Amino acid sequence: MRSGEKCLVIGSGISGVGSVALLEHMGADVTLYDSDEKLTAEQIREKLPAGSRARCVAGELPRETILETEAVVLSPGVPVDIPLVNALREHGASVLGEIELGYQEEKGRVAAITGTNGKTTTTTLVGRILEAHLGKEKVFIVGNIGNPYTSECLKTAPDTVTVGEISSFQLETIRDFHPAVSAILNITPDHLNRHHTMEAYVAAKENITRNQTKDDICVLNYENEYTREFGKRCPARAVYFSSARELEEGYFLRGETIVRRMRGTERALLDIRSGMKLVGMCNVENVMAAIAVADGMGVPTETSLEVIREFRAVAHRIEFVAAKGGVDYYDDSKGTNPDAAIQGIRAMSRPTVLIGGGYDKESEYDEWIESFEGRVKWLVLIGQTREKIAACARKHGFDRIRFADTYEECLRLCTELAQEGDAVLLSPACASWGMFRNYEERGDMFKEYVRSLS
Ligand code: UMA
Repeated sequence: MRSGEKCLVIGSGISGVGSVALLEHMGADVTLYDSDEKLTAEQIREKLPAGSRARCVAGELPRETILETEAVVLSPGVPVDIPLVNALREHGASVLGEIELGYQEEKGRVAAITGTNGKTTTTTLVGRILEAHLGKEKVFIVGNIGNPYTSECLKTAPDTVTVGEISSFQLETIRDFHPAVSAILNITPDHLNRHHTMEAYVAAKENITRNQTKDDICVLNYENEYTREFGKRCPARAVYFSSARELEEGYFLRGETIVRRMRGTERALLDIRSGMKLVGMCNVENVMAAIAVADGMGVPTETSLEVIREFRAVAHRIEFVAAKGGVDYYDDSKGTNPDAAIQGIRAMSRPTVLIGGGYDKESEYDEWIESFEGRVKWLVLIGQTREKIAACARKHGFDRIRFADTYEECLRLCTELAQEGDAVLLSPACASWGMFRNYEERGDMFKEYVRSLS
């Protein structure tokens, strides 16, 4: 970024605030804009650190700002094809995303993880492994996990490592971003309202390897049709993992043991019952991917295995909250798409009262409903998608459905419906947007409610 360059940051969430601070550090002339008409310029300014000289604009962006803008930084939540972004592009502004901006200041090595599901667990695990190897101060865990890259990148050095959880939204707007090791954990339909087609969504995910070469590594899931195929044309060296078959080369499950087979040498790495605290096959895959990424980053295998042995579930991912009145409560607020929610329901061993519904990402719910397989006792629906989910459930012969108008009503209803020996699972198969700030807030409110029960 040139000193004095006129930069526009769109979105005043955490990515926008991080971007403004970094751009000002680079000497740019910055405007922070948010299209939310409920916000005022003063409210946007309050989000910025004291001393920021950025102009703040809410609602509509003046035409002269569009004309004078030389570079635009998009927050992940800003679609790349809205009229405003198109207009800026037409007037010659370069468009980049927050991750790309952060990468411009990266001085160390990068490991980047994407995928429809499992990103947060795998990224956290890889981050902890690298911290154990290099020391906490030499590792930065950034991205979709909730920590903007732009807030950390100035602290990087040649001997540090950045571990990024990178969403498809963020991958649409990279240019030079170049991880030494990348991973695409799986790809199943999600965010189709934003990407419009499955092809575009897959292309965004594959973009994580865009600047990689055969000197780099891309870790891929052999049991996902998209990632398996991608390995054949991936610009990086593809390293596969599989939870369903033995691979000639890669990481795989043999019985209950994770095995690594590389260049003809085989090593049994860990027993999934005694060697890890995480549960569920999705987590076996996450663990295999994490070991593969850590191996690619040069971490001794023993260090990885020690961290995995002690690592517990990340918050809001099939997280046990409490047992109240003989009912087990689980927070899987991170089940924000049908595929993630299928993992949630499969992890239940008791009759389950399931909370579903939320923001409409134009997902299909058939496979999720089919995965109920007698486990779901009641489905309590909230949010924008509740009618669509109810119609889909009835089509599959499931009609034990209740609607709730508010989240409070929904939680009360679940407690009434659940009997001793049951489970209540918040795993909505939908994003939280519209009713909550994010999935964390939705999960935290659930946990608070559960803990308040006598
Ligand atoms: N906005 C505009 N114009 C638009 C759209 C949004 O001005 O056209 C404004 C909104 O009014 C709002 C701001 O942009 O004020 C929000 O920006 P944002 O949605 O990019 O949110 P951030 O707070 O910057 O958080 C983003 C990610 N959010 C999204 O991708 C939607 C966070 O991922 C991420 O943790 C954070 O950057 C740091 O990298 C969250 C997420 O839901 C967890 N991700 C999706 C997911 O996991 O499914 C992809």
